[in-house]
Amino acid sequence: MGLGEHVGERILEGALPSSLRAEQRGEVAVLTLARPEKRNALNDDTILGIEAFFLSLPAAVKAAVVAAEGDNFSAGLDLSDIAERSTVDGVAHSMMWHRAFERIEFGRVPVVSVLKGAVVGGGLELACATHIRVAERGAYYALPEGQRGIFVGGGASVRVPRLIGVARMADMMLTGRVHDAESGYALGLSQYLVGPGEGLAKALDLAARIAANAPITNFAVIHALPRIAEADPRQGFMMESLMAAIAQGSDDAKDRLRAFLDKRAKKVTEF
Ligand code: 1HE
Repeated sequence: MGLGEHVGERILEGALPSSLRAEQRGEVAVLTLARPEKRNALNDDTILGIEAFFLSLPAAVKAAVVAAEGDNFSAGLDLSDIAERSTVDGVAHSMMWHRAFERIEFGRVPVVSVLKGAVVGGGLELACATHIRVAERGAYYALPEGQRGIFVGGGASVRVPRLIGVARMADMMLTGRVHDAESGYALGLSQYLVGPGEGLAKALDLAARIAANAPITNFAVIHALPRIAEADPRQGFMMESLMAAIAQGSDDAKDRLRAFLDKRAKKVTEF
């Protein structure tokens, strides 16, 4: 088996729909979208399964990866689900997506996603709820909601403008513009760009690095950083000082700082 293939121990079997598969590799849990015949379109069971996965991560897990089977990350909302939905059901449906994706963005562990092929509509919304996006060349991004007569409902209007700005998101929705992997990388839709088929190995490597951080640092980056970044600067500086002091006071920080001073810790190097 190659590095990128799944060799972990299956977890949460029975708790997830057939469109999802979960496994654990040491301190990293991998959730795989497993409905490639429908381009990993996201139906209600899948969204609820994603929520269940992030709510039930084993205690030993310190980072997670969201990957996909087949050639595409996800074609977004399962369009066969939406046709008969009433307006009030539509609100509840969108709020269900928000709740599930909050479990990712503000969950217990940092999450890395592996993007390839279609990263479209709700698929892009899912990707944007993860903290690190690794895109393979060949990935492409679109928000075809405009063409389908609907609007984004899985958090894109909040998360996508933070990455690329309102004007670029408006362009994608109004004109159907598609960004390729290179353009998406340049805009900030992904933080990494790798060759075809290399995404999972890269994501697992990044997740292992993340898992090796002090838990208090990972907590601060997921929960404090986004709040500080959006706060009034005066509140933000105060929150930063408090968070810094909490992290610095931990035994973990003391051990790690001592290790550096004793020349037992790694120096900063490129990777
Ligand atoms: C689907 C879906 C889907 C594929 N829901 N079934 N998303 C979209 O508007 C994107 C719609 N999908 C596509 O444009 C294309 O499928 C792709 C460009 C992603 C891939 O094309 P291709 O040629 O590889 O596959 P295909 O032949 O189009 O699709 C294969 C099968 O997947 C086919 O089913 P089959 O039974 O005929 O084999 C398709 O019907 C099915 N399929 N995409 C349902 N999305 C919270 S709000 C979020 C709002 C949105 O996400 S809107 C954007 C929806």
